[in-house]
Amino acid sequence: MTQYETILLDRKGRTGLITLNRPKALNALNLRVMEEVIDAATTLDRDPDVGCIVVTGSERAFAAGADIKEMQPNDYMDVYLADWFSAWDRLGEVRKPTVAAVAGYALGGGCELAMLCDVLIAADTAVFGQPEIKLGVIPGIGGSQRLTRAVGKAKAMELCLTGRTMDAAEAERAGLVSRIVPAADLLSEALALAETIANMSTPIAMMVKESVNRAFETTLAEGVRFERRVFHATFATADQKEGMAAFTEKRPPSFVNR
Ligand code: CO8
Repeated sequence: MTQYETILLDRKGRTGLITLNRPKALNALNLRVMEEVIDAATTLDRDPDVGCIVVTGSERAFAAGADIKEMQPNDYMDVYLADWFSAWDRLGEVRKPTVAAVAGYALGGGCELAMLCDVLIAADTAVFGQPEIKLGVIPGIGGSQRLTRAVGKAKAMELCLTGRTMDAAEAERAGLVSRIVPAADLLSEALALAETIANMSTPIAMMVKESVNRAFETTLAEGVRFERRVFHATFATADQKEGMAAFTEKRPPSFVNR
């Protein structure tokens, strides 16, 4: 797939930029958006000249959720047999670091898409929530799990049970977003952050991502053991030799991504 209808794909330095682009539907995530985001993310993940991926939306909406009009006519067998939304898991399997840059609405599937990314930065206009209950459904792209891990049980329960939204300040206090920036600066800040990550050794950044993510999948003892094995493995890389040589020689490192 090279011709996208619902997203824009761009490259800035070593950063891949995916912009959701269904303005009339506030970037509602229909199946086409899902396929295109995953296709673009997979392409960028395989590109040796890309070290980090940014996913963003518009000023008004990161994404206002799964496409309610597309979902409405379906019955249980339709969504069960098509295994609706399971393909989004592939975004979580991208090996390079991903940054969600969120302005405006990040509701339902939009909040879940942001949470599928590794770092979440928010404009001061961002609004997060899981309002599915108001539609007679529940989160379907991991919201009940990832929001709970991000903000804890009490707040996740309240948000999912009432559909109440939270603003950027509450989301930052709760630990959902790493920082808030003025809306006008969101993209430049996200790209600067991504470029910082992309200019580290990419294989080492991938190992960091894998290790941090392991914290959500295993016990502390297993996670620490996993981290130590990966730490040992970094000593097999050219970039560990370069990084430590550069430090002792008091010069910036020149990583070769090997
Ligand atoms: N789906 C489809 N279209 C949407 C969506 C959406 N999620 N959100 C907005 N739109 C459309 C509107 O219908 C409208 O289109 P039109 O002009 O043709 O009527 C256009 O975008 C602009 O929206 P509004 O006029 O409503 O704009 P407002 O500024 O008045 O309101 C809101 C903005 C508050 C964001 C409002 O649009 C809204 O509440 N949207 C829906 C939010 C929502 O409920 N999201 C959750 C959806 S469910 C989900 O994501 C996960 C479901 C998991 C199910 C699992 C099944 C397997």
